[in-house]
Amino acid sequence: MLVHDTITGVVEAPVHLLREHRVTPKERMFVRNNQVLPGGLTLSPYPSANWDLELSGLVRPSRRISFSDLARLEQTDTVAVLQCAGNGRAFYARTVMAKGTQWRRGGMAQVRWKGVRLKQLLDSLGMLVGTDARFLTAEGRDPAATPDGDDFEQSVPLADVLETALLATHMNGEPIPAIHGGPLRLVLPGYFGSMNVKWVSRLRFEAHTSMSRHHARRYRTFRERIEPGSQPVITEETTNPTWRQKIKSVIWSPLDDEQRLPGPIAVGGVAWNDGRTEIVAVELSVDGGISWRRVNLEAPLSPYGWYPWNVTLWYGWNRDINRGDKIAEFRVRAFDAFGRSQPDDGSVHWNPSGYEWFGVDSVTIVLR
Ligand SMILES: Nc1nc2c(c(=O)[nH]1)N[C@H]1C(S)=C(S)[C@@H](COP(=O)(O)O)O[C@H]1N2
Ligand SMILES: [Mo]
Repeated sequence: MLVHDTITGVVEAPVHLLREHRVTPKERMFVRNNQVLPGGLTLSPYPSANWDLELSGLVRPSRRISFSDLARLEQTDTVAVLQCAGNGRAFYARTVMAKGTQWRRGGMAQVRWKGVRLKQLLDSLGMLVGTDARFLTAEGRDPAATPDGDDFEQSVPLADVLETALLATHMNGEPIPAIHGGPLRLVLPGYFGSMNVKWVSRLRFEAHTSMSRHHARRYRTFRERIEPGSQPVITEETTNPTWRQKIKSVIWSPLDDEQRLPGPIAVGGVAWNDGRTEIVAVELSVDGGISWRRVNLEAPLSPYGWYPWNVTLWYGWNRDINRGDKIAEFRVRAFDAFGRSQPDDGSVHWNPSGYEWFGVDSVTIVLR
């Protein structure tokens, strides 16, 4: 694994480890902590005995539910892609390097979660949500990095997540490892990782979004395109929170800089979006984006999961890649049923923090 920060815990999975599994095992799953929860930097479970969840704000009655009571409610399984909003940030450096961890492709994982649906939780507790409650804000129990720092909390549109959000207690069939938010995590299928609050201790139902710096000042992209390298002021009107994941595809094989002898080349990877509609096509170009061919697409494990794709190319005289070339560049792009796709040059969405990279992916291999 690639360790970006040993103190808070920021770890990336290199592609050659990530691509070996359909569901990412915890040992190969990226980690992104903004600050440290004492006792939280381990793949072992976190004690759940004294954990409870508070539900407050525009709900009646507000109340607390213990971890053990939560575990007795009806459980649901969901497979979803968990991806840091900063995944792919390194590729913005083609124009101007963006601030933050230079994630390439490994700030993501496909995970199987189990827990109680938010709607199910509210219904079984007989709680009523006020009509003015437009946002759900989740608070993590991890303390702020500095004494005067803000707590980690994030807000999402309530109506959009009410049916899909999970108060998750299990990841890949075991109690959630402490480092991934155990014992209790808010899982929002289709949303960026940053919104999937770990060590969740309180859910607030409110008419407005969180004023915490992590929500109001960080984890945002600009609505209008901005000049790479510029730093416009972040306001609620000019920016959007990093909410739903953008449609994206990546090449997992071959790897960058790999050397190839004449013969078949197995090309493959995954594509996904926010789960609102299907991925309908993935296309590959071997001529720098002039012509594109469709590749084979496999069904995902869930609408919020990865769609594996693959194609076999031939490298030889007068084949897909011609003998005599020195290098080959492969590019990939995905399309979904809403007609959404990826920009040829992902840098058109440049932003100072380098969030939400979803440009056409490319790798360059060396031909022998
Ligand atoms: N409480 C809390 N939740 C958090 C964070 C955090 O620092 N504190 N980091 C967020 C970010 S930015 C990401 S990308 C994901 C990472 O999840 P993982 O470490 O399980 O891979 O957790 C999110 N939830
Ligand atoms: Mo993140």
